[in-house]
Amino acid sequence: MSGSVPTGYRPLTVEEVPDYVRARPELSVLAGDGRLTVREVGDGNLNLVFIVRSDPDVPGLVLKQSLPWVRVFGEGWPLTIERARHEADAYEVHSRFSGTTTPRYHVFDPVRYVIAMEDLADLRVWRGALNDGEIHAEAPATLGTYVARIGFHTSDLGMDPEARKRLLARTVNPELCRITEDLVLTEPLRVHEHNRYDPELEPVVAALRADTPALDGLSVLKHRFMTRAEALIHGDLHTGSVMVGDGRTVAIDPEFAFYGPVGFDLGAIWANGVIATVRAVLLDRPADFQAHVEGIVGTSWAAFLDELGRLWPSRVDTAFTDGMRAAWERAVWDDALGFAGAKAMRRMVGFAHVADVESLARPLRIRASRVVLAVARRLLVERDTITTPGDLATLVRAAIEGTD
Ligand code: SR1
Ligand code: MG
Repeated sequence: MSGSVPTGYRPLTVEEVPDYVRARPELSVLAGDGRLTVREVGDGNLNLVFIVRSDPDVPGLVLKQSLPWVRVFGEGWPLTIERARHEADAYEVHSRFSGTTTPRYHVFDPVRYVIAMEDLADLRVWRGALNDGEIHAEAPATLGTYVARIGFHTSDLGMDPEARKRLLARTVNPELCRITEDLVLTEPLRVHEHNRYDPELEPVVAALRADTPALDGLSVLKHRFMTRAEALIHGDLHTGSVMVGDGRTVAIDPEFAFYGPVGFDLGAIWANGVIATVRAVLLDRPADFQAHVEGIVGTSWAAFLDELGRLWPSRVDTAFTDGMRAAWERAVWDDALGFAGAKAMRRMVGFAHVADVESLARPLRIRASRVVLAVARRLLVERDTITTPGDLATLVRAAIEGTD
């Protein structure tokens, strides 16, 4: 139903949100008594997000509504509103095992495609916090644990195989997968109208487009993304999909959720960890902050392995041997590195960029992009040589040193 909408659907406006809430007792009680104030705060690429409060200083609730198009592009790029249903389904499934890393999810409106969920406005988006030099020490490990729990509890490790297949069928998300297949796993190495980058980068981007090993590497990853239906992954776990504060780390926006490779979620965190590290080093941020962002890969990976080890004895099928676990961990490591490369590259040359680099003034922005592209190429083509998080950190530092 890309672009088309069912009867009764229309985008909400700030003015009509109070009546929308008061007409629904289960939401009205969450918003509190008194006159409701509403702010539209959606700053992502796709959706409307309203914070609804009766007391401006007390959390109320958040309404998130999908639009039948890509918000940052406009009505010329239709996109199914079903993505809100996929996000609601992912919250419902993930909340069974992810604790406070999933926001409290209240209800989904199947007519207006509105998700009612926890008001997290007292937390902040992790990307912005990192760009401001804030350390939220618990975030990388919390996310590694979260990915492990998804990888266990929604896969054949933690689910009855028939129930898993039924969940897989219910959560097929073709339109949103198509966005990733195009914007992340195809277009950055093609000439495409979606792509944009500073003109100084043209020689390096043109060289990448002619680089057969890089093209091969990206297409291998695209095929893995399309075929490795391991678990109900988040699907877009970059630092803009994470909120932090008061010691809590929350993964939001799982509208890209589908049965895919577990390493894709780790790769999203790692790509953004690499980009944050490049920014921190080029801005000469304090050593403890540099160590924090440089440690995002290693800390999240260690937490992933720890949690998987903790869950392993409770696997539903003991025919999965310890040797199989070791082989799967190696496969996830390889996927995560590869997808990190693809995701880092798309943020430099593709449709959707990141403030980490965009907010840098030239010539630092150009240098940061060159460094990230150099690291991304290594991750696409030569990741066999990267066997530990320390190897990747060394590679990033060397790329910074070797790039003017
Ligand atoms: C057209 S949507 C662009 C990007 O925004 C989302 O956050 C995903 O990363 C998607 O690729
Ligand atoms: Mg998003």
